[in-house]
Amino acid sequence: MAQIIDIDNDGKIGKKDIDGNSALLEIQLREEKADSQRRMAWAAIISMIVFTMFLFSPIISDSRVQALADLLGLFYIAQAGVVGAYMGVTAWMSKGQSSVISQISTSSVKKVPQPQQPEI
Ligand SMILES: [Ca+2]
Repeated sequence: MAQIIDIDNDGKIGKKDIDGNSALLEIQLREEKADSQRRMAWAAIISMIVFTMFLFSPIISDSRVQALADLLGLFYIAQAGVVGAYMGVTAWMSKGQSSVISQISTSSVKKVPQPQQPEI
C-alpha cells in the first residue's frame, strides 16, 4: 500500500490529502496499465516481424509453410488485431483523460503574471 503524502504541507492528514493521494494512485495505476498495454502491442509487432523472418529462413521447408498457411493467416490477423485495438483504445482513452489533465492543471498551477514590455 502506498504511503499517504501530506499534499498541502500543513502537517496533518485531512480529507484534501486523502483525495489528492487517491487521485495520484489512480493516475499511477492508469500509467501502469498503459505501460503493459504498450508492451503487449510491441510484443505483437515484434512477434510478427520475427515470425515472418523465421518463415523466410531456410530452416522451414516450403511444404510446412503450405501446410500451416491457414494457421499463419490467423496468427497475423490476431497480432494485427492486438496492435489495432491498442491504438484504438489509447486514442479513445486519451479523449477522456485530456479533460482530467486540464482540470488538474488549471486547479494546481497558478498563473504567473507576464512581465510587461516597456514601451519604446
Ligand atoms: Ca495536509
